[in-house]
Amino acid sequence: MDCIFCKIVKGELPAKKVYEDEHVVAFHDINPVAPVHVLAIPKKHIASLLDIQPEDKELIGHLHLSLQKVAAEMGVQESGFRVITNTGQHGQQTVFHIHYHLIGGRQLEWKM
Ligand code: IU
Repeated sequence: MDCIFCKIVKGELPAKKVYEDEHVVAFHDINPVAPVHVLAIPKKHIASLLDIQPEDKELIGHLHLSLQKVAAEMGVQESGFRVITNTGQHGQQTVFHIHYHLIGGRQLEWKM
């Protein structure tokens, strides 16, 4: 499968990893929008939020617990941060392997 994030999972493409376990990997976004911008992904290829299946419930819960660890690792646990999963065209999803942007390290605004 020609998925760029699957290649990162397999180590075929480099990434600056900040967290990894059996099911999840998190790495610095190559085009950060804030001082902290990490992408957390399941190692399993799931194209988007709309493709999560009932059998993925545990995996997605595990990914959320991993996001807590990433926030601590990146030092934004106390100051706060944002987690975003862009979905589809209006969501401006560009990579079709589900990923959670963890963004922080500065005061964020909420204007679209
Ligand atoms: P989006 O939610 O699908 O729009 O976000 C994709 C993100 O993946 C975007 O922020 C890119 O900068 C990021 N990214 C990356 O970190 N490494 C890559 O090799 C590629 C995209 I392609």
